[in-house]
Amino acid sequence: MPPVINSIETLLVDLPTIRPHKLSMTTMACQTLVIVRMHHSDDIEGIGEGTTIGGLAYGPESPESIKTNIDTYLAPLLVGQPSGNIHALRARLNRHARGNAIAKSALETALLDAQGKRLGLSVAELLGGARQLHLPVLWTLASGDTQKDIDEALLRLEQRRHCDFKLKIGANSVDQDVRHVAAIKEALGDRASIRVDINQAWDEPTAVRGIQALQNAGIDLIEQAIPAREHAGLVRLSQRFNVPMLADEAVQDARDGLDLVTGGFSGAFALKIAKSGGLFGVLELSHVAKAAGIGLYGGTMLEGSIGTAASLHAWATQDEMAWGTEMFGPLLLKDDIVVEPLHYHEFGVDLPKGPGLGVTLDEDKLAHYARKN
Ligand code: MUC
Ligand code: MG
Repeated sequence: MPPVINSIETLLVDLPTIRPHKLSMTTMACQTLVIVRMHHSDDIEGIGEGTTIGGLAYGPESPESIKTNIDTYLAPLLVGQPSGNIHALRARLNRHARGNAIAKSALETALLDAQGKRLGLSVAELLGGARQLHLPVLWTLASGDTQKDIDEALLRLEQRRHCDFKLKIGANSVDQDVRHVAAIKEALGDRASIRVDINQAWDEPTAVRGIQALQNAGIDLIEQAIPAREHAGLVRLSQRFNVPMLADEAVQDARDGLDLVTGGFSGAFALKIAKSGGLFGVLELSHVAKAAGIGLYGGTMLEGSIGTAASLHAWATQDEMAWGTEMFGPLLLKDDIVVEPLHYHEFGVDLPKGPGLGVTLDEDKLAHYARKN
């Protein structure tokens, strides 16, 4: 008898951040992970994570909606189904439930983790094999204070933990933001690559003014300056400036990727398993990007160790990505819910060794941080 899915449990896990993390639309003091525990009839448990940023500040799914929609709509579509054919289960979810990419990503991760454990393979091996075992990892400077950000960057450089930095801007005036970014770039000089993420905060004329100044200051990459749905505007910005544009919220999946490249976009795509409904979806987007000569970047929704490990298994299947990754989520959190944390060193992180994701839940920590009602 092939194994079937017996039950799916979801937990909201609230973990404090090591410092306030200030983005254009919210400031985070805590991150909420939605953890999926999927039990199979062969006694294997697969784990997954679905995580967003700032409740509903980042996108249309909140931690609570992810949990409710899994419990009410998605889990019943999977329970009782054979465990092993993940493509068939993905098709079943997509046929009966629209959207909910983060919830679907959490479930797909748990299916892959279980299948890897069953077959004695890592998730990267299930996807065809790893091309990288140590991946570069950027750090986001978002304390909201220029001097604190400089001190933080100098420490990370000295620790050899990060040498690429992303600055979160867009909450203040353009002039104030440009002064902040230019001061950090000047303090770090050629020792670091400095990029900015505006998280959709500017309109196009503001973006033209801001990006010109950021380009003059020596910034390497401009992430999502204008609203996600303004694809034509993003194409115009990518054609206007030498500094490349990184599409993040604008490119959820392969369909968005195709729209952007056929519209004339050049630059880079931030891949996130949460945006594309899981690892298979995000790899579809990577294929579109590669065919179009668009650079890849391994993006995060500031997931904890489970979502980060899942993403790393997907990124590892790629040849070196042009813009590296930002898989630092676990480092922004004060504590972890896995037994052995991911290993960050030499400006990057090791791909966890399988089977499955290669991470194990710490039951005591999980019980401690899980939301009680
Ligand atoms: C985003 O939009 O890129 C990734 C890193 C970070 O600090 O925030 C996230 C979200
Ligand atoms: Mg972004």
